[in-house]
Amino acid sequence: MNLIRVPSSQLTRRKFLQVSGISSMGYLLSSCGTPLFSDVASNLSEPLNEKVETLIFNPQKPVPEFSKSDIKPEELLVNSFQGTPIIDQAKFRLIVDGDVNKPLNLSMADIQALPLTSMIIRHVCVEGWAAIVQWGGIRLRELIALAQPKTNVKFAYFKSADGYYESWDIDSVLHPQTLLAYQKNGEPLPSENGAPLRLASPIKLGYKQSKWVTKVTLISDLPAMKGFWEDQGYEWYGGL
Ligand SMILES: Nc1nc2c(c(=O)[nH]1)N[C@H]1C(S)=C(S)[C@@H](COP(=O)(O)O)O[C@H]1N2
Ligand SMILES: [Mo]
Repeated sequence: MNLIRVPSSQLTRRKFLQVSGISSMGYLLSSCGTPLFSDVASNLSEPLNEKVETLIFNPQKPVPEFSKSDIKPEELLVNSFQGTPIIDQAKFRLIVDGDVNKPLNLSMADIQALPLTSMIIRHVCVEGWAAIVQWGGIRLRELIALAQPKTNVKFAYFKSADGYYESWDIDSVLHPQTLLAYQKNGEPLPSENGAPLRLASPIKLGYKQSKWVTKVTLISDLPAMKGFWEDQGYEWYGGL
């Protein structure tokens, strides 16, 4: 494992393929090293979606981050439409499915074996508050690359354990600072903030950032139900 140490944001597609030896999947495999993924590299018959591939190999520009001293832990208010669902983290599975060649079904141990990314960003709720928070977790783009999205994927649909649901455009999903977070301010993510896994991204408003995510489905068309708050009139894109 850990065959290469070059930050993926500095890798061009050519270099990426060179160092990985096999393919993009080879890189991802070498960086996680879990036996779970060991058969993925041998199954590369279908090419990646060209748009998705471009986004994976040429990451969008990162949003500037804050420093540790900017974090004010008490400013992040808990905002849940119907309380905190009870989740047994030991039994928890994250599903990645839809238009993918390799659907994933992962435990928290599988997820925590993937590279940890940490960022300090501002969370903005449209109800009139904001907070600077440090989130730690996995980049959604690395997870999605493992699932091998098919040609035609344009959106991701997120289901949560409390019945919340959301959909995002694929560019925002594959942004290098869009994480599935399992840490807040350097500590394990508290239940009320979405443990074991929540979305965290500096490019979307608070209501786009689903807590208690259980399923990520890659799709080519948006369903009628686009998001919990969007279906009550909030704007769908929800960009910052
Ligand atoms: N599953 C789920 N995710 C959710 C919500 C929710 O009610 N359920 N509320 C959203 C809103 S409006 C905001 S501002 C943030 C709040 O995150 P926090 O409670 O960790 O501060 O979660 C978002 N994600
Ligand atoms: Mo919010």
